[in-house]
Order: sequence, then C-alpha cells, then structure tokens
Amino acid sequence: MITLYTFGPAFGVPDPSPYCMKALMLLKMAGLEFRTQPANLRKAPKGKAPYMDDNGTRIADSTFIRFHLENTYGIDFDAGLSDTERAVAWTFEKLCEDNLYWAIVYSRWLNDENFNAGPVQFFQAVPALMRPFVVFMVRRQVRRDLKGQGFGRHSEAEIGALATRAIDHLAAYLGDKPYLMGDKPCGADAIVLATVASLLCDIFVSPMLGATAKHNNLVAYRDRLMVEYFPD
Ligand SMILES: N[C@@H](CCC(=O)N[C@@H](CS)C(=O)NCC(=O)O)C(=O)O
Repeated sequence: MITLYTFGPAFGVPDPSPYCMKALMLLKMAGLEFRTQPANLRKAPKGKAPYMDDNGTRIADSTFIRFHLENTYGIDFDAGLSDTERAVAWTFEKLCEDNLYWAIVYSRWLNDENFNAGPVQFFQAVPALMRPFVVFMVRRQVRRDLKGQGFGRHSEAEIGALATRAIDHLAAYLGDKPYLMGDKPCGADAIVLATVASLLCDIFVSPMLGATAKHNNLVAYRDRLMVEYFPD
C-alpha cells in the first residue's frame, strides 16, 4: 500500500504545497493505487512534505518520489520525449521548483495581508495564548530560509520582476500545446500545473497573479489539467 503524506486541500487547490500537489499528480499519472494521510513534519524523514510510504519504504522529497515510482514500477513519466525534450522538461520543472516556488513562498508568508488570508490558518490548532509566539517563530524561520535561498534579499518588486520573466517564458513555451511538451503529459507537467494553480490562487495579492492570469494559455492549461487530474 502506498501512502502519500500531504497537507490536504487549502486555498482552493488540492494542496497548498506545490510539491505535494506534484506528488499527487505523479501518482495519478502512474495509475497506482494510493491513499493520503496528513503530514507530520516532526516525523517526516527530511522534515518536509511530501513524503511517502511504499510498503514500509519511506521516501522523502517529490523528486525522489518520482525516481522511486520510475525505478520500482518501471514508469517513464517522459515516455516518448527525445533526450533534448527531456532536458527542456527538467529545466522547466526546476524553474518552477527552485525559482517560482520561492516567489510564491515570499508572497504568501512575508506579505502580512497574504499571510492573514492564507497561511495563518495552519496555526488554528495551536493554543490561542501561544499562537502569536509560534506564528512569529515560524515566519522568522521562513524569512531566514528565503534569505539563505536568496530571494529574501530582494524587494517585493524585484521578486515580481523575476517571477514575471519566468511566467512569461513558461507561457511562451507552452504556446497552444495541451501539455508542456506536446500532446501527452510528462513528468514536468505535475509541478508546472501545481505552480500555475498556486500562482493563480486569487486569495493572494501579488504581481504574480496578474502576470499569470494575463496568459490565457496558462489559465486554460490550469483549468484543463485540473479537470483531468483533480476533478474533485
Ligand atoms: N524539495 C522538496 C521540497 C518540499 C518542501 O519544501 N515542502 C515544504 C512545503 S511546500 C515543507 O514541507 N515545508 C516545511 C518546513 O520547511 O518546515 C520536494 O520536492 O518535496
């Protein structure tokens, strides 16, 4: 039995974490039976979600989950792609994960208005008296993570400019294809969908929302793939 540990639906998307949504979609693409359980970050092998249990084998990190599915079940998420196309798909995947993801984190966690519209709800289970302290500590850690990664050293406008460039290139490359790499979905579509759906979350105010929403093909891609992979 495969169990995927995630955060669960929030903010109008199947998971507030693009990485959890990516892992969910990979499992659906693989056609494997699985169940989901709430992640416990204290028990997570790498302290982050998603992580997965496959008959007693624990795998942490969405990309290692992909590798596990490929190696254990003989799945090639990029079947039919040439080596060059696989390279392009991988590059877009990492653009989403190592660039756009951090712009999303910055806008949700460091902008007070956005934090109060979304992430604040993750702290509802914390006793009211301790809540402000826990919120302060977690947001301070997110600020440190962003500083370490680099985006936390930029202004909100600079991050908006970097994200807009990435979004424009993603939209240009997608063009009028149904999936990132053509007529068939590939591995990268899992994080591209998760990223585009996260960027289009309209409870958050950011330059990225407008930068994404102005591309009709990205909006249509999100709508189409959500119906295909997350009809519920
Ligand atoms: N490289 C990891 C990243 C996972 C990740 O950053 N997960 C975030 C949620 S989006 C998390 O669990 N953060 C909790 C923390 O850092 O304490 C992957 O691909 O799974």
